[in-house]
Amino acid sequence: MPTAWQEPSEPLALPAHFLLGSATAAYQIEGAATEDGRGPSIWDTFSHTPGKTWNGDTGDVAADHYHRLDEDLDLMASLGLRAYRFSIAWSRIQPTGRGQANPKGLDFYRRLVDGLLDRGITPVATLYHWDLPQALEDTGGWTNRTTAHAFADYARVVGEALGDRIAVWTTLNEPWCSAYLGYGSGAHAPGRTDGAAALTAVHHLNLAHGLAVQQLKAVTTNTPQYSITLNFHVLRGRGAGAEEAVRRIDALANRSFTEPLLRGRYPEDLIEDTAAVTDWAFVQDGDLTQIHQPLDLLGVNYYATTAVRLWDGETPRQNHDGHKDMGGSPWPGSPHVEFLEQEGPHTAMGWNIDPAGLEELLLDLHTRYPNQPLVITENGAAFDDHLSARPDGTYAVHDPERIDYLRSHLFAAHRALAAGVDLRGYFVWSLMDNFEWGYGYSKRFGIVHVDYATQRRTPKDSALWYRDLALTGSIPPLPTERTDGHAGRAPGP
Ligand code: IFM
Repeated sequence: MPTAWQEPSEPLALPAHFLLGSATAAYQIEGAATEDGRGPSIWDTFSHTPGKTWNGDTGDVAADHYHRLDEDLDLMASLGLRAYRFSIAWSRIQPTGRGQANPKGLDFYRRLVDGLLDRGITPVATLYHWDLPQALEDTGGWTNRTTAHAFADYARVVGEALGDRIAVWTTLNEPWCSAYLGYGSGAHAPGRTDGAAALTAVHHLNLAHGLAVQQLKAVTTNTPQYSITLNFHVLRGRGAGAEEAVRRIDALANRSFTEPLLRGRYPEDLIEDTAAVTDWAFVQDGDLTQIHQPLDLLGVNYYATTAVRLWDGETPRQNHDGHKDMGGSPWPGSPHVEFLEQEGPHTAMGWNIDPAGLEELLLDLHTRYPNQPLVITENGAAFDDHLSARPDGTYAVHDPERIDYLRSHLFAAHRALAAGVDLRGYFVWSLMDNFEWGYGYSKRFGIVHVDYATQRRTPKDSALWYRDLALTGSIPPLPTERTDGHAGRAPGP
Protein backbone atom coordinates (compact mmCIF):
# COMPACT_ATOMS: atom_id res chain seq x y z
CA MET A 1 0.00 0.00 0.00
CA PRO A 2 1.29 3.48 -0.76
CA THR A 3 2.29 5.63 2.16
CA ALA A 4 0.66 8.96 3.04
CA TRP A 5 1.38 11.71 0.56
CA GLN A 6 3.02 15.01 1.04
CA GLU A 7 1.92 17.65 -1.43
CA PRO A 8 4.91 18.68 -3.58
CA SER A 9 5.77 22.36 -3.53
CA GLU A 10 7.78 22.28 -6.79
CA PRO A 11 6.65 21.23 -10.29
CA LEU A 12 7.18 17.50 -10.84
CA ALA A 13 8.87 16.71 -14.14
CA LEU A 14 7.57 13.80 -16.20
CA PRO A 15 9.96 11.69 -18.31
CA ALA A 16 11.04 13.32 -21.59
CA HIS A 17 9.14 11.02 -23.96
CA PHE A 18 6.08 10.62 -21.74
CA LEU A 19 2.96 10.65 -23.96
CA LEU A 20 0.58 13.31 -22.68
CA GLY A 21 -2.66 13.23 -24.54
CA SER A 22 -6.41 13.04 -24.45
CA ALA A 23 -8.81 10.30 -25.43
CA THR A 24 -12.20 9.92 -27.09
CA ALA A 25 -14.25 7.15 -28.70
CA ALA A 26 -16.03 7.07 -32.05
CA TYR A 27 -19.64 6.57 -30.96
CA GLN A 28 -19.29 9.11 -28.18
CA ILE A 29 -18.24 12.03 -30.38
CA GLU A 30 -18.58 11.41 -34.11
CA GLY A 31 -22.32 11.60 -34.84
CA ALA A 32 -23.04 11.21 -38.59
CA ALA A 33 -24.53 7.86 -37.69
CA THR A 34 -26.01 7.10 -41.09
CA GLU A 35 -23.60 8.98 -43.33
CA ASP A 36 -21.10 7.87 -45.94
CA GLY A 37 -22.07 4.23 -45.76
CA ARG A 38 -21.74 3.69 -42.00
CA GLY A 39 -23.75 0.64 -40.92
CA PRO A 40 -25.67 0.40 -37.64
CA SER A 41 -23.85 -0.74 -34.52
CA ILE A 42 -25.24 -2.28 -31.35
CA TRP A 43 -25.07 1.15 -29.72
CA ASP A 44 -27.36 2.64 -32.39
CA THR A 45 -29.87 -0.11 -31.71
CA PHE A 46 -29.52 0.07 -27.93
CA SER A 47 -29.69 3.85 -27.61
CA HIS A 48 -32.75 3.94 -29.86
CA THR A 49 -34.50 1.40 -27.63
CA PRO A 50 -36.78 3.19 -25.14
CA GLY A 51 -35.56 3.12 -21.54
CA LYS A 52 -31.95 2.21 -22.24
CA THR A 53 -30.30 5.63 -22.02
CA TRP A 54 -30.89 8.76 -19.97
CA ASN A 55 -33.47 10.95 -21.67
CA GLY A 56 -33.47 8.58 -24.66
CA ASP A 57 -30.18 10.17 -25.79
CA THR A 58 -28.38 8.64 -28.76
CA GLY A 59 -25.06 9.14 -30.55
CA ASP A 60 -26.77 10.20 -33.80
CA VAL A 61 -25.21 13.67 -33.64
CA ALA A 62 -23.07 13.54 -30.48
CA ALA A 63 -20.34 16.22 -30.67
CA ASP A 64 -20.57 16.20 -34.47
CA HIS A 65 -16.86 15.47 -34.68
CA TYR A 66 -17.29 13.77 -38.06
CA HIS A 67 -18.17 17.14 -39.61
CA ARG A 68 -15.86 19.23 -37.42
CA LEU A 69 -12.68 17.28 -37.84
CA ASP A 70 -10.44 20.18 -38.83
CA GLU A 71 -11.73 22.42 -36.06
CA ASP A 72 -11.17 19.65 -33.52
CA LEU A 73 -7.67 18.94 -34.81
CA ASP A 74 -6.82 22.63 -34.43
CA LEU A 75 -8.28 22.53 -30.94
CA MET A 76 -6.00 19.62 -29.99
CA ALA A 77 -2.99 21.48 -31.36
CA SER A 78 -3.96 24.62 -29.45
CA LEU A 79 -4.03 22.55 -26.26
CA GLY A 80 -0.48 21.35 -26.84
CA LEU A 81 -1.52 17.68 -26.92
CA ARG A 82 1.37 15.37 -27.70
CA ALA A 83 -0.85 12.38 -28.45
CA TYR A 84 -4.48 11.66 -29.27
CA ARG A 85 -6.23 8.38 -28.53
CA PHE A 86 -9.30 7.81 -30.71
CA SER A 87 -11.32 4.80 -31.76
CA ILE A 88 -12.34 3.60 -35.18
CA ALA A 89 -15.98 2.72 -35.79
CA TRP A 90 -15.96 -0.81 -37.19
CA SER A 91 -19.29 -0.24 -38.97
CA ARG A 92 -17.87 2.78 -40.85
CA ILE A 93 -15.19 0.48 -42.26
CA GLN A 94 -17.29 -2.66 -42.73
CA PRO A 95 -20.99 -1.71 -42.45
CA THR A 96 -22.04 -5.28 -41.67
CA GLY A 97 -18.85 -6.25 -39.87
CA ARG A 98 -17.53 -8.31 -42.76
CA GLY A 99 -16.43 -8.01 -46.35
CA GLN A 100 -15.41 -5.15 -48.57
CA ALA A 101 -14.04 -2.01 -46.89
CA ASN A 102 -16.05 1.19 -47.23
CA PRO A 103 -13.62 3.70 -48.83
CA LYS A 104 -15.39 6.72 -47.28
CA GLY A 105 -15.00 5.25 -43.81
CA LEU A 106 -11.30 4.66 -44.32
CA ASP A 107 -10.91 8.16 -45.77
CA PHE A 108 -12.30 9.75 -42.63
CA TYR A 109 -9.71 8.05 -40.42
CA ARG A 110 -6.93 8.75 -42.95
CA ARG A 111 -7.81 12.45 -42.75
CA LEU A 112 -7.86 12.28 -38.96
CA VAL A 113 -4.48 10.55 -38.71
CA ASP A 114 -2.84 12.76 -41.31
CA GLY A 115 -4.25 15.83 -39.57
CA LEU A 116 -2.71 14.66 -36.30
CA LEU A 117 0.66 13.97 -37.88
CA ASP A 118 0.64 17.35 -39.63
CA ARG A 119 0.20 18.95 -36.22
CA GLY A 120 2.90 16.85 -34.55
CA ILE A 121 0.37 14.82 -32.52
CA THR A 122 1.03 11.09 -32.06
CA PRO A 123 -1.92 8.94 -33.26
CA VAL A 124 -3.03 6.20 -30.88
CA ALA A 125 -5.79 4.14 -32.52
CA THR A 126 -8.24 1.81 -30.81
CA LEU A 127 -9.95 -0.68 -33.10
CA TYR A 128 -12.93 -1.41 -30.88
CA HIS A 129 -14.60 0.81 -28.31
CA TRP A 130 -17.87 -1.12 -27.88
CA ASP A 131 -19.63 -0.37 -31.20
CA LEU A 132 -20.05 -3.85 -32.67
CA PRO A 133 -21.72 -3.85 -36.10
CA GLN A 134 -25.35 -4.82 -35.47
CA ALA A 135 -25.21 -7.48 -38.20
CA LEU A 136 -22.63 -9.39 -36.11
CA GLU A 137 -24.78 -9.14 -32.99
CA ASP A 138 -27.63 -10.61 -35.05
CA THR A 139 -25.55 -13.77 -35.38
CA GLY A 140 -24.67 -13.92 -31.68
CA GLY A 141 -22.23 -11.04 -31.23
CA TRP A 142 -19.37 -11.75 -28.84
CA THR A 143 -20.97 -15.04 -27.79
CA ASN A 144 -20.26 -16.35 -31.29
CA ARG A 145 -16.65 -17.38 -31.88
CA THR A 146 -16.82 -16.23 -35.50
CA THR A 147 -17.02 -12.63 -34.27
CA ALA A 148 -13.41 -12.94 -33.05
CA HIS A 149 -12.34 -13.98 -36.56
CA ALA A 150 -14.39 -11.19 -38.14
CA PHE A 151 -12.58 -8.77 -35.83
CA ALA A 152 -9.21 -10.08 -36.98
CA ASP A 153 -10.25 -9.52 -40.61
CA TYR A 154 -11.35 -5.98 -39.75
CA ALA A 155 -7.99 -5.38 -38.03
CA ARG A 156 -6.22 -6.45 -41.21
CA VAL A 157 -8.34 -4.13 -43.37
CA VAL A 158 -7.60 -1.14 -41.11
CA GLY A 159 -3.95 -2.16 -40.77
CA GLU A 160 -3.57 -2.24 -44.55
CA ALA A 161 -4.99 1.27 -44.83
CA LEU A 162 -3.30 2.99 -41.86
CA GLY A 163 -0.48 0.62 -41.04
CA ASP A 164 2.22 3.02 -42.14
CA ARG A 165 1.26 5.89 -39.82
CA ILE A 166 -0.30 4.77 -36.51
CA ALA A 167 2.14 4.89 -33.57
CA VAL A 168 0.17 2.75 -31.11
CA TRP A 169 -2.51 0.20 -31.96
CA THR A 170 -4.96 -0.77 -29.26
CA THR A 171 -7.15 -3.72 -30.13
CA LEU A 172 -9.95 -3.42 -27.54
CA ASN A 173 -11.02 -0.80 -25.07
CA GLU A 174 -12.30 -2.17 -21.74
CA PRO A 175 -13.45 -5.63 -22.80
CA TRP A 176 -14.81 -5.94 -19.24
CA CYS A 177 -17.57 -3.51 -20.21
CA SER A 178 -18.23 -5.21 -23.56
CA ALA A 179 -18.61 -8.61 -21.91
CA TYR A 180 -20.04 -8.06 -18.45
CA LEU A 181 -22.11 -4.91 -18.99
CA GLY A 182 -23.11 -5.87 -22.54
CA TYR A 183 -24.05 -9.51 -21.90
CA GLY A 184 -24.30 -9.79 -18.07
CA SER A 185 -25.89 -6.74 -16.48
CA GLY A 186 -27.55 -5.38 -19.61
CA ALA A 187 -26.48 -1.81 -18.83
CA HIS A 188 -24.62 -1.58 -22.13
CA ALA A 189 -25.40 -2.69 -25.67
CA PRO A 190 -26.52 -5.24 -26.68
CA GLY A 191 -28.31 -5.31 -23.32
CA ARG A 192 -28.30 -9.05 -22.66
CA THR A 193 -28.54 -10.39 -19.10
CA ASP A 194 -26.99 -13.84 -19.14
CA GLY A 195 -23.94 -14.70 -17.01
CA ALA A 196 -22.82 -17.58 -19.24
CA ALA A 197 -23.02 -15.31 -22.27
CA ALA A 198 -20.87 -12.73 -20.47
CA LEU A 199 -18.12 -15.27 -19.75
CA THR A 200 -18.30 -16.59 -23.31
CA ALA A 201 -17.88 -13.00 -24.51
CA VAL A 202 -14.84 -12.56 -22.22
CA HIS A 203 -13.10 -15.41 -23.97
CA HIS A 204 -14.05 -14.40 -27.50
CA LEU A 205 -12.89 -10.83 -26.83
CA ASN A 206 -9.55 -12.15 -25.56
CA LEU A 207 -9.30 -14.35 -28.65
CA ALA A 208 -10.23 -11.43 -30.92
CA HIS A 209 -7.41 -9.40 -29.40
CA GLY A 210 -4.80 -12.10 -30.00
CA LEU A 211 -5.91 -12.76 -33.57
CA ALA A 212 -6.04 -9.03 -34.36
CA VAL A 213 -2.53 -8.34 -33.06
CA GLN A 214 -1.20 -11.06 -35.38
CA GLN A 215 -3.08 -9.62 -38.37
CA LEU A 216 -1.83 -6.11 -37.64
CA LYS A 217 1.74 -7.30 -37.29
CA ALA A 218 1.49 -9.00 -40.67
CA VAL A 219 0.49 -5.83 -42.53
CA THR A 220 1.92 -2.76 -40.78
CA THR A 221 4.94 -1.23 -42.46
CA ASN A 222 6.14 1.19 -39.76
CA THR A 223 7.21 0.12 -36.26
CA PRO A 224 4.13 0.66 -34.11
CA GLN A 225 3.46 -0.54 -30.59
CA TYR A 226 0.64 -3.01 -29.88
CA SER A 227 -1.62 -2.80 -26.86
CA ILE A 228 -4.96 -3.50 -25.25
CA THR A 229 -6.72 -1.28 -22.71
CA LEU A 230 -8.32 -2.74 -19.59
CA ASN A 231 -10.43 -1.01 -16.95
CA PHE A 232 -9.03 -2.39 -13.75
CA HIS A 233 -11.08 -2.75 -10.59
CA VAL A 234 -9.03 -1.63 -7.58
CA LEU A 235 -10.74 -3.41 -4.74
CA ARG A 236 -11.12 -2.48 -1.11
CA GLY A 237 -12.28 -5.45 0.97
CA ARG A 238 -14.58 -4.80 3.92
CA GLY A 239 -15.80 -6.88 6.85
CA ALA A 240 -15.46 -10.58 7.55
CA GLY A 241 -14.67 -12.45 4.33
CA ALA A 242 -13.11 -9.35 2.75
CA GLU A 243 -10.29 -11.38 1.27
CA GLU A 244 -12.65 -13.84 -0.39
CA ALA A 245 -14.82 -11.04 -1.82
CA VAL A 246 -11.74 -9.30 -3.23
CA ARG A 247 -10.32 -12.53 -4.68
CA ARG A 248 -13.57 -13.38 -6.51
CA ILE A 249 -14.10 -9.95 -8.03
CA ASP A 250 -10.42 -9.59 -8.89
CA ALA A 251 -10.67 -12.88 -10.81
CA LEU A 252 -13.78 -11.84 -12.73
CA ALA A 253 -12.87 -8.23 -13.38
CA ASN A 254 -9.10 -8.20 -13.73
CA ARG A 255 -7.44 -11.60 -13.96
CA SER A 256 -9.94 -12.96 -16.54
CA PHE A 257 -8.10 -10.64 -18.93
CA THR A 258 -4.58 -10.15 -17.61
CA GLU A 259 -3.83 -13.84 -17.07
CA PRO A 260 -4.74 -15.09 -20.57
CA LEU A 261 -3.28 -11.98 -22.23
CA LEU A 262 -0.02 -11.83 -20.29
CA ARG A 263 0.47 -15.41 -19.13
CA GLY A 264 -1.55 -17.55 -21.55
CA ARG A 265 -3.90 -19.13 -19.00
CA TYR A 266 -7.22 -18.60 -17.25
CA PRO A 267 -7.04 -18.44 -13.45
CA GLU A 268 -8.15 -21.72 -11.86
CA ASP A 269 -10.14 -19.93 -9.17
CA LEU A 270 -12.11 -18.06 -11.86
CA ILE A 271 -13.08 -21.33 -13.50
CA GLU A 272 -14.06 -22.84 -10.13
CA ASP A 273 -16.02 -19.76 -9.02
CA THR A 274 -18.07 -19.77 -12.22
CA ALA A 275 -18.53 -23.54 -12.55
CA ALA A 276 -22.27 -23.31 -11.88
CA VAL A 277 -22.61 -20.77 -14.69
CA THR A 278 -20.47 -22.30 -17.45
CA ASP A 279 -18.09 -25.19 -18.08
CA TRP A 280 -15.77 -22.96 -20.19
CA ALA A 281 -16.09 -25.40 -23.11
CA PHE A 282 -15.85 -22.39 -25.42
CA VAL A 283 -12.08 -22.34 -24.78
CA GLN A 284 -10.66 -24.50 -27.58
CA ASP A 285 -7.24 -26.09 -27.94
CA GLY A 286 -4.69 -23.52 -29.03
CA ASP A 287 -6.79 -20.49 -28.10
CA LEU A 288 -4.57 -19.43 -25.21
CA THR A 289 -1.50 -19.47 -27.44
CA GLN A 290 -3.32 -17.20 -29.90
CA ILE A 291 -4.34 -14.85 -27.09
CA HIS A 292 -0.94 -14.67 -25.42
CA GLN A 293 0.80 -12.24 -27.80
CA PRO A 294 3.63 -10.00 -26.59
CA LEU A 295 2.24 -6.56 -25.71
CA ASP A 296 4.36 -3.44 -26.08
CA LEU A 297 2.01 -1.54 -23.81
CA LEU A 298 -0.77 -2.45 -21.42
CA GLY A 299 -3.38 0.32 -21.33
CA VAL A 300 -4.72 1.12 -17.87
CA ASN A 301 -8.02 2.92 -17.36
CA TYR A 302 -8.63 4.13 -13.82
CA TYR A 303 -11.34 6.31 -12.29
CA ALA A 304 -12.22 5.11 -8.78
CA THR A 305 -11.97 2.22 -6.34
CA THR A 306 -14.58 -0.45 -5.58
CA ALA A 307 -15.51 -1.62 -2.07
CA VAL A 308 -16.68 -5.22 -1.64
CA ARG A 309 -17.70 -7.60 1.11
CA LEU A 310 -19.44 -10.94 1.40
CA TRP A 311 -23.21 -10.48 1.71
CA ASP A 312 -24.79 -11.81 4.90
CA GLY A 313 -27.88 -12.88 2.94
CA GLU A 314 -30.23 -11.01 5.26
CA THR A 315 -29.82 -7.25 5.01
CA PRO A 316 -30.78 -5.80 1.60
CA ARG A 317 -27.88 -6.45 -0.76
CA GLN A 318 -25.96 -3.31 -1.75
CA ASN A 319 -25.09 -2.87 -5.38
CA HIS A 320 -22.89 0.23 -5.66
CA ASP A 321 -20.55 -1.09 -8.30
CA GLY A 322 -20.53 2.15 -10.24
CA HIS A 323 -22.77 1.02 -13.09
CA LYS A 324 -26.45 1.40 -13.87
CA ASP A 325 -28.66 -1.37 -12.52
CA MET A 326 -30.52 -2.82 -15.51
CA GLY A 327 -31.67 -6.02 -13.89
CA GLY A 328 -28.87 -8.43 -14.73
CA SER A 329 -25.57 -8.97 -12.92
CA PRO A 330 -22.11 -8.16 -14.24
CA TRP A 331 -20.68 -10.61 -11.69
CA PRO A 332 -21.56 -14.16 -12.83
CA GLY A 333 -21.14 -16.75 -10.10
CA SER A 334 -20.71 -14.16 -7.34
CA PRO A 335 -24.22 -13.07 -6.28
CA HIS A 336 -23.09 -13.15 -2.66
CA VAL A 337 -20.59 -10.32 -3.11
CA GLU A 338 -21.90 -6.91 -2.15
CA PHE A 339 -20.68 -3.62 -3.59
CA LEU A 340 -20.65 -0.96 -0.92
CA GLU A 341 -21.14 2.75 -1.18
CA GLN A 342 -17.79 4.48 -0.78
CA GLU A 343 -16.96 7.52 1.27
CA GLY A 344 -16.63 10.81 -0.63
CA PRO A 345 -15.62 12.97 -2.23
CA HIS A 346 -17.43 11.79 -5.33
CA THR A 347 -17.61 12.93 -8.94
CA ALA A 348 -20.90 13.56 -10.75
CA MET A 349 -20.94 9.85 -11.63
CA GLY A 350 -21.11 9.06 -7.91
CA TRP A 351 -17.64 7.52 -8.20
CA ASN A 352 -15.30 8.12 -5.27
CA ILE A 353 -12.12 10.10 -5.79
CA ASP A 354 -9.17 8.02 -4.66
CA PRO A 355 -5.88 8.83 -6.41
CA ALA A 356 -4.03 6.45 -4.08
CA GLY A 357 -5.90 3.67 -5.90
CA LEU A 358 -4.11 4.57 -9.13
CA GLU A 359 -0.68 4.42 -7.53
CA GLU A 360 -1.61 1.13 -5.89
CA LEU A 361 -2.83 -0.29 -9.21
CA LEU A 362 0.31 0.69 -11.10
CA LEU A 363 2.56 -0.75 -8.40
CA ASP A 364 0.51 -3.93 -8.25
CA LEU A 365 0.63 -4.45 -12.03
CA HIS A 366 4.35 -3.79 -11.97
CA THR A 367 4.79 -6.42 -9.27
CA ARG A 368 2.60 -9.00 -10.99
CA TYR A 369 3.93 -8.39 -14.51
CA PRO A 370 7.36 -6.78 -13.95
CA ASN A 371 8.46 -6.46 -17.57
CA GLN A 372 5.22 -5.04 -18.88
CA PRO A 373 5.31 -1.35 -19.90
CA LEU A 374 2.13 0.46 -18.91
CA VAL A 375 0.28 3.53 -20.15
CA ILE A 376 -2.67 5.26 -18.49
CA THR A 377 -5.11 5.35 -21.39
CA GLU A 378 -8.00 6.92 -19.44
CA ASN A 379 -8.35 8.94 -16.29
CA GLY A 380 -10.68 11.85 -15.65
CA ALA A 381 -13.88 12.96 -14.01
CA ALA A 382 -17.40 14.17 -14.72
CA PHE A 383 -18.59 17.22 -12.81
CA ASP A 384 -21.61 19.49 -13.19
CA ASP A 385 -19.91 22.19 -15.22
CA HIS A 386 -21.36 25.61 -15.85
CA LEU A 387 -20.67 27.72 -18.87
CA SER A 388 -20.33 31.42 -18.11
CA ALA A 389 -20.20 34.30 -20.57
CA ARG A 390 -17.32 36.76 -20.30
CA PRO A 391 -17.93 40.47 -20.96
CA ASP A 392 -16.06 40.17 -24.27
CA GLY A 393 -18.58 37.63 -25.57
CA THR A 394 -16.35 34.58 -25.12
CA TYR A 395 -17.15 31.76 -22.70
CA ALA A 396 -15.43 30.06 -19.80
CA VAL A 397 -15.95 26.99 -17.63
CA HIS A 398 -14.35 27.10 -14.19
CA ASP A 399 -13.81 23.50 -13.12
CA PRO A 400 -11.37 23.49 -10.21
CA GLU A 401 -12.60 20.06 -9.06
CA ARG A 402 -11.49 18.54 -12.36
CA ILE A 403 -8.08 20.22 -12.13
CA ASP A 404 -7.70 18.83 -8.62
CA TYR A 405 -8.74 15.39 -9.82
CA LEU A 406 -6.27 15.38 -12.72
CA ARG A 407 -3.45 16.86 -10.70
CA SER A 408 -3.81 14.39 -7.84
CA HIS A 409 -3.95 11.42 -10.23
CA LEU A 410 -0.94 12.63 -12.21
CA PHE A 411 0.84 13.06 -8.93
CA ALA A 412 -0.05 9.42 -8.13
CA ALA A 413 1.32 8.37 -11.52
CA HIS A 414 4.49 10.29 -10.80
CA ARG A 415 4.92 8.48 -7.51
CA ALA A 416 4.57 5.16 -9.32
CA LEU A 417 7.20 6.26 -11.84
CA ALA A 418 9.53 7.22 -9.01
CA ALA A 419 9.01 3.76 -7.52
CA GLY A 420 10.26 2.18 -10.76
CA VAL A 421 7.05 1.49 -12.70
CA ASP A 422 7.62 1.55 -16.46
CA LEU A 423 4.84 4.02 -17.23
CA ARG A 424 4.94 5.54 -20.70
CA GLY A 425 2.09 8.03 -20.81
CA TYR A 426 -1.17 9.51 -19.59
CA PHE A 427 -4.38 10.26 -21.53
CA VAL A 428 -7.07 12.37 -19.97
CA TRP A 429 -10.64 11.22 -20.49
CA SER A 430 -11.89 13.06 -22.34
CA LEU A 431 -10.89 15.65 -24.89
CA MET A 432 -14.45 16.94 -25.04
CA ASP A 433 -17.86 16.37 -23.48
CA ASN A 434 -19.61 13.50 -25.17
CA PHE A 435 -22.25 10.76 -25.13
CA GLU A 436 -21.67 8.98 -21.84
CA TRP A 437 -23.36 5.71 -22.86
CA GLY A 438 -26.34 4.87 -20.61
CA TYR A 439 -26.05 8.32 -19.04
CA GLY A 440 -26.49 10.04 -22.38
CA TYR A 441 -25.39 13.68 -22.35
CA SER A 442 -26.10 14.14 -18.63
CA LYS A 443 -22.44 13.65 -17.64
CA ARG A 444 -19.60 15.82 -18.82
CA PHE A 445 -16.10 14.31 -18.77
CA GLY A 446 -14.47 16.72 -21.25
CA ILE A 447 -11.70 19.17 -20.62
CA VAL A 448 -13.41 21.01 -23.46
CA HIS A 449 -17.06 21.96 -23.00
CA VAL A 450 -19.46 21.17 -25.82
CA ASP A 451 -22.66 23.18 -26.17
CA TYR A 452 -24.77 20.53 -27.88
CA ALA A 453 -27.27 23.10 -29.21
CA THR A 454 -24.61 25.01 -31.18
CA GLN A 455 -21.68 22.52 -31.07
CA ARG A 456 -19.51 25.36 -29.81
CA ARG A 457 -16.34 24.11 -28.10
CA THR A 458 -15.07 26.00 -25.03
CA PRO A 459 -11.84 24.87 -23.36
CA LYS A 460 -12.53 24.56 -19.64
CA ASP A 461 -10.01 25.83 -17.09
CA SER A 462 -8.83 22.22 -16.84
CA ALA A 463 -7.95 22.23 -20.56
CA LEU A 464 -5.80 25.32 -20.07
CA TRP A 465 -4.19 23.71 -17.04
CA TYR A 466 -3.57 20.54 -19.04
CA ARG A 467 -2.13 22.57 -21.92
CA ASP A 468 0.47 24.05 -19.56
CA LEU A 469 1.25 20.57 -18.30
CA ALA A 470 1.67 19.22 -21.85
CA LEU A 471 3.82 22.16 -22.90
CA THR A 472 6.10 22.11 -19.85
CA GLY A 473 6.10 18.35 -19.19
CA SER A 474 5.77 19.06 -15.45
CA ILE A 475 2.88 18.70 -13.03
CA PRO A 476 2.35 22.09 -11.38
CA PRO A 477 2.03 22.08 -7.57
CA LEU A 478 -1.24 22.98 -5.91
CA PRO A 479 -1.25 26.77 -5.55
CA THR A 480 -1.00 27.99 -1.96
CA GLU A 481 -3.79 30.48 -2.46
CA ARG A 482 -6.97 29.90 -4.38
CA THR A 483 -9.90 32.12 -5.12
CA ASP A 484 -12.26 29.38 -6.20
CA GLY A 485 -13.32 28.15 -2.77
CA HIS A 486 -11.08 25.09 -2.88
CA ALA A 487 -8.43 24.46 -0.30
CA GLY A 488 -4.94 25.47 -1.38
CA ARG A 489 -1.67 23.82 -0.38
CA ALA A 490 -0.61 24.76 3.11
CA PRO A 491 2.20 27.29 2.76
CA GLY A 492 5.06 25.10 3.84
CA PRO A 493 8.75 25.23 4.50
O1 IFM B 1 -16.87 7.30 -21.27
C1 IFM B 1 -16.26 6.14 -20.80
C2 IFM B 1 -15.36 5.55 -21.86
O2 IFM B 1 -16.06 5.29 -23.04
C3 IFM B 1 -14.77 4.26 -21.38
N1 IFM B 1 -14.16 4.40 -20.08
C4 IFM B 1 -14.90 5.07 -19.05
C5 IFM B 1 -15.43 6.40 -19.58
C6 IFM B 1 -16.23 7.12 -18.46
O3 IFM B 1 -17.30 6.34 -18.06
